Amino acid sequence: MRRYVLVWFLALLVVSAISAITEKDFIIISANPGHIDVAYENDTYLNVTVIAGPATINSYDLQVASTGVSKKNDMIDVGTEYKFVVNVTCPNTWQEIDYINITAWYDQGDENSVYNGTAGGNLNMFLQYKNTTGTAEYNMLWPTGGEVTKGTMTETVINETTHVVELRFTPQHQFRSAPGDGLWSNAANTTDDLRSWNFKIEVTTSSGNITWVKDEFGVYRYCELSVSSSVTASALPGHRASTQLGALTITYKVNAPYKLNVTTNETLQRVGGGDSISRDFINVTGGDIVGEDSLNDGVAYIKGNASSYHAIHASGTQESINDVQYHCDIPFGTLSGVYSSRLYYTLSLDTS
Ligand SMILES: [Ca+2]
Ligand SMILES: [Ca+2]
Ligand SMILES: [Ca+2]
Repeated sequence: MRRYVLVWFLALLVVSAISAITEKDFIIISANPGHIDVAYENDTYLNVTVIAGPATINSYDLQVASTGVSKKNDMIDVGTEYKFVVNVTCPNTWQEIDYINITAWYDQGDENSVYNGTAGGNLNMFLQYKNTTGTAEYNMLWPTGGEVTKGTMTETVINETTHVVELRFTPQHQFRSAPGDGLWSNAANTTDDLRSWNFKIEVTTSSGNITWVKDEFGVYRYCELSVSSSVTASALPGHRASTQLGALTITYKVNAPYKLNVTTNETLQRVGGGDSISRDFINVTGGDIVGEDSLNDGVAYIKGNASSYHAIHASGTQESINDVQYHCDIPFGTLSGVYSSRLYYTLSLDTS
């Protein structure tokens, strides 16, 4: 019985202690107060939580850097500067914006394709506006081999929550051509034109919210070719005259599958006249040629062949070949002297 009394006593102590904690203090003015006309309670709060909201991409575009002409769902040229223009609002404050990541990639005819930097610098690009340190910066994370040249950034403050960011870049001359599927669709925030460059603009806030849009653009084909020098060779009749290995360098730029071939006139004419050598006696080696390719059919393919194109170059800004040689098997009975014919090199792209 005494134990029960002790338990009850302890329980009462606990209850009164809790009520002393939870009840707010009040003062009894007097034991018999009469009118009480005003009462106060100032110890509770209204708490409003401002949620860190996701950014809104108000607008986006790809434009010619110098003119502002839109090239979204349109073709761009290599060797010309363009800019992504992104108008973003962060509902809290601009300082919440950590990154605006712009990735772009050649879609290979597949709208399910994604950015993949390992596929090569002429096939993927990653531009980034970074705002994590208090000072915004513009970085090009890919490519790294000069296939795209980074330009400058412009950031226009509209107000404390909205900025317009412009990131400039110049695709170099082997940046993958992308003809599109024949008719550009302008549907916003959609990738629906096959064989284009798809791009994604993704805005990340410091609270971890991500907002993104996607769209696309095309790239015109481009090729350029130069050969370093004329070449010479000499031999006796009945012998082979070969130009020196490394005597000429063929330099070119291509952004589509391609062929490179060479031909010459049907005969090499003797300077001063009196004789000629048929191109049937001329063979070409080097480049992709396996063994020798005779000019007796009027053409030698240094890259690609009659029925197929050489693949594009996933990386690099230009190509060069320095192992091409010409071999003339001089027939017996050929007059001594110099025989000359112009060489005609043709670099052609796959236009399909
Ligand atoms: Ca489209
Ligand atoms: Ca596409
Ligand atoms: Ca041939």
